[in-house]
Amino acid sequence: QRIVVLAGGIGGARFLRGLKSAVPDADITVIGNTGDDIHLFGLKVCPDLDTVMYTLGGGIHEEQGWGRAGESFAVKEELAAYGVGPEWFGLGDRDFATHIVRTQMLGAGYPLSAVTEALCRRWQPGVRLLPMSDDRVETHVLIDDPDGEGRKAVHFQEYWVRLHAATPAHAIVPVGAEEAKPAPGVLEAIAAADVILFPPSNPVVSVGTILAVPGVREAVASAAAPVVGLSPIVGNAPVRGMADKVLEAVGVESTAAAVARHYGSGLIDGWLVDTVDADAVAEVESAGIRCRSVPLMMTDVEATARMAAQALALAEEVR
Ligand code: GDP
Ligand code: FO1
Ligand code: CA
Repeated sequence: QRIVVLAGGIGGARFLRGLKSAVPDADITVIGNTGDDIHLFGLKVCPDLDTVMYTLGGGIHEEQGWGRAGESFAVKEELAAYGVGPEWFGLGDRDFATHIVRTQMLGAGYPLSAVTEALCRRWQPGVRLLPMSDDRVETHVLIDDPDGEGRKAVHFQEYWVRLHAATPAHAIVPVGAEEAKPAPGVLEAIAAADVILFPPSNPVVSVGTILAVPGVREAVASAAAPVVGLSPIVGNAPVRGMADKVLEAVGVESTAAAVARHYGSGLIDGWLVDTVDADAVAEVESAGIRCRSVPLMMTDVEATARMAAQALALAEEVR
């Protein structure tokens, strides 16, 4: 069974761990969001690709959900002693090595897809991890200018990590997306898939950014495979993160039903909402999307595997 998953960071990675446990023999291709990528200290950091790679490869800081387990911060402290920032982004020593290898390979001319494959040779995530694009795409967030009248755009990481998404987001702009091409293998994997899943990843800055790469949304919409998503919104709020803030920026309510309608019946065939959102089932179905309510909290791998199995069962129903 060939399964394609469009994944962000923590929500995508934790779901994938459950999916692998539910269907150990499946051939899983992950199309990873690179809109969160940022250049720091001359290095290219790919938070969502790394979160998937470390989570599935056993290197993740479990409680935090991102970064390496057993991390130390000597390099960050030394940089700070030189007055070299940004000090608001926490890069650990072990994680730094990943970014050094990645940047070195990119500098030698390898595309990000080849670099990701090389990094995965160490981590053996058990899935084929493809960046959505080899081209640079950077999500920016339009906010009120704190030192002036107008508005200004900040990098998504600055909005989330430095500003804690505490100021309203007026627009989300995936800079470079329009000119980006899907990475090699992305469109082919979508076309050849038996099932396409949207994990409970951020619908705007994770799945939305992947869909913004020209050709990807069209490929998913026209794929022969059923497309099933799982809601990242439970009880009218994100389980964690800032999905409510970025959904507001695109004019979508933070409800499980509104996110399903935002994707639309032209894109998704099935949608899972949490049992606390059982009332949303009728609304989603009236929008032409098959919907079920099941427990959607990824408390452990077993619970997450049950979610993945429910998503695959719904895919069979709508096939
Ligand atoms: P990020 O890149 O690290 O922000 O991760 P993703 O975009 O892949 O996923 C973020 C989304 O995961 C957030 O909107 C959360 O609400 C959602 N999420 C996290 N944990 C859970 C969970 O246990 N259940 C559900 N349904 N959603 C979750
Ligand atoms: N998230 C934070 O909230 N603070 C950090 O300092 C931080 C550093 C960081 C370093 C490497 C990495 O791969 C991820 C990191 N994250 C950090 C997580 C990341 O910014 C976010 O979880 C996602 O990009 C949000 O979608
Ligand atoms: Ca992310």
